[in-house]
Amino acid sequence: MNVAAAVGRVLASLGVDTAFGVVGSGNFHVTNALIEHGVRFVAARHEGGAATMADAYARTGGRVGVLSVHQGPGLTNAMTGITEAAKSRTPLIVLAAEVTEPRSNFFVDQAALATAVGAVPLRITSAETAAAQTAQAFHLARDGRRTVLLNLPLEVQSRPVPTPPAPASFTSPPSVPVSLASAPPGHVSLASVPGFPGPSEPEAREVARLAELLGAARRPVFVAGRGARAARRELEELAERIGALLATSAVAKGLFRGSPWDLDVSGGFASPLTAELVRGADVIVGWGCALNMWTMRQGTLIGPEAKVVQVDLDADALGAHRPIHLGVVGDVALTARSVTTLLAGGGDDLRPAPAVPDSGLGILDVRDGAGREEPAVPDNGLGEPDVPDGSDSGARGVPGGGGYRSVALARRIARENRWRDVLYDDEGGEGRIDPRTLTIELDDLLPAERVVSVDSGNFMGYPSMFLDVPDERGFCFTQAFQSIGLGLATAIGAALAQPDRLAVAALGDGGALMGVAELETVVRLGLAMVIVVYDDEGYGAEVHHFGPDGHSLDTVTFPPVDIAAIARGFGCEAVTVRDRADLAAVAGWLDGPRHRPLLIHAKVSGARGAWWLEEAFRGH
Ligand SMILES: Cc1ncc(C[n+]2csc(CCOP(=O)(O)OP(=O)(O)O)c2C)c(N)n1
Ligand SMILES: [Mg+2]
Repeated sequence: MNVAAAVGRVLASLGVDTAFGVVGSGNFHVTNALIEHGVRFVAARHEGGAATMADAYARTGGRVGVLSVHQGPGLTNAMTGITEAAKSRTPLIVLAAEVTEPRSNFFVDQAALATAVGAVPLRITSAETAAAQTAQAFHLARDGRRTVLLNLPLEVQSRPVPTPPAPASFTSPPSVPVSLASAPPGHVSLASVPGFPGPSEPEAREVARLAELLGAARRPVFVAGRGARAARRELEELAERIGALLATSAVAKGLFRGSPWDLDVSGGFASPLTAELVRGADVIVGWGCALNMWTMRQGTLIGPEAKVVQVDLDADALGAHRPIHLGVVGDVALTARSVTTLLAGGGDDLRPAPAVPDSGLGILDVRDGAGREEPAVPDNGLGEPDVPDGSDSGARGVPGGGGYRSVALARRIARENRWRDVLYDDEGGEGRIDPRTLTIELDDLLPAERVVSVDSGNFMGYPSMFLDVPDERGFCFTQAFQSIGLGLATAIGAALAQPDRLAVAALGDGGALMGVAELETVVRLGLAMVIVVYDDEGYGAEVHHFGPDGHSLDTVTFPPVDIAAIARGFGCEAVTVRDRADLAAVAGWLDGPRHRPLLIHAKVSGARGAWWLEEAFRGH
């Protein structure tokens, strides 16, 4: 067995089940070794696509992603996707062949490339250390939540491995630390990798301060981010105790689906009601959430008196985007559970008495979203509040009423919080469909068990806001680098991770054409996916950015392209949609047998820029 084979075998034995890539001579052997040991290999048509597929597969499947690329251009082609993964702290291993001879055409300083984009460079340095270094890369990716570039020098790959590694010996992290042999001196050390392998239990003192703050909160709002995606139960238990409302950042969309207190996404995509309620909070806790310009709308969602808290594994994340009153270093689930326990034990001391305590006569204190006292109404004694249509009522009958919660508010959330419940003037006509109308219709047509992936651009809010998702694994948002062109590959990775769900890719015409090569991958893999292209014949984001100032838009507008015909050329079914009636074809495809993917080429109206885009423009 040589080094390349040993690397593949070790990764397979560690539980890697799928790898993505484009094969060249340098990564041929390691890829074959993966396949030989039972790993499914997904051949992409561009390394940029392969990187993002692996990223999305890891995110939505909860696994370590693996990407395999050729030396030099194989890696540089993948760099945008690798950057997105690194910024998102996706556990991803990039197996890259490497030439170390500078006169080679393929030579590029691969470790420097990784370092430049926030990935961790490692290198297999000898036959003797190959197995342990591979296990170390896996450990760093999984437990340190890092995107790791594992360089495989060609001259090392072919060396014989003295003792072929036994799979069982790699089921746990190596006990002997392996140095990051290839990292430029001083660049990376294990100790500097946040959250790895440090403790994630929060300090008792910080838990107590958070409990005190939350115990006194009257209108608490939780904003859960990427670091909270595995902590729904713990956050809901704590929220229930203190009467908090539940919002997420875009990357955690869907986390609280089904809860009557789910506000959906906070930030640019927030509905008017969500924005109102977050602004009305007296305590905002970002759980594993950066509380960045997007999630907090440049801070405008934070009320002047609101106390802001962040809980994060990574101490560097605390206060990185805005001033905070309290920062807690710790795992989200562990921290939430500790605070709940503390409040349960000493909760009575920590919580102030309600302004109007339950009189025992069914008269309850009710506050509306802005914290004003509402007139109380009597309970009908049947466990259901007696509420005339449209009026507010007492909190009895609502699980966890209190804090920010009330029956009246639960009703408002149920009635008003979905974007589709917000009135708008349909701007479609003359052969163009309003993107809101299109997306609402699709929301009705497509099965609820879905995973939605969204590219970047002016259009991106429509699918993010108008397509519902069943849970946090139902939404994959590869936008940490704000690159266009990643949406289709994201949908492929998400589709493979969740084969039981309908994968939906939402793309602009610009992003669709940039990543179009992977349509062949969708067809070849037999993925019954829906690809929606919001076609405004241009880079709408730029058009709406520069148009109002009277600049020439020749560089950002394009002649019509028959994207439906292109899709058919790849082997997709396709339909061009100009109005509601054209969507009948979508219903037909959904009826089956769904042998081929469906591309919906929607000619969308786009006279005005989307409102969330204004946030983006302010950020540049
Ligand atoms: C790789 C990359 N290139 C350029 C940009 C700048 N950019 C942001 S949005 C956008 C236009 C995208 O066009 P399209 O996909 O058609 O979506 P639209 O804005 O028209 O809705 C461009 C070029 C970017 N974010 N990423
Ligand atoms: Mg466009």
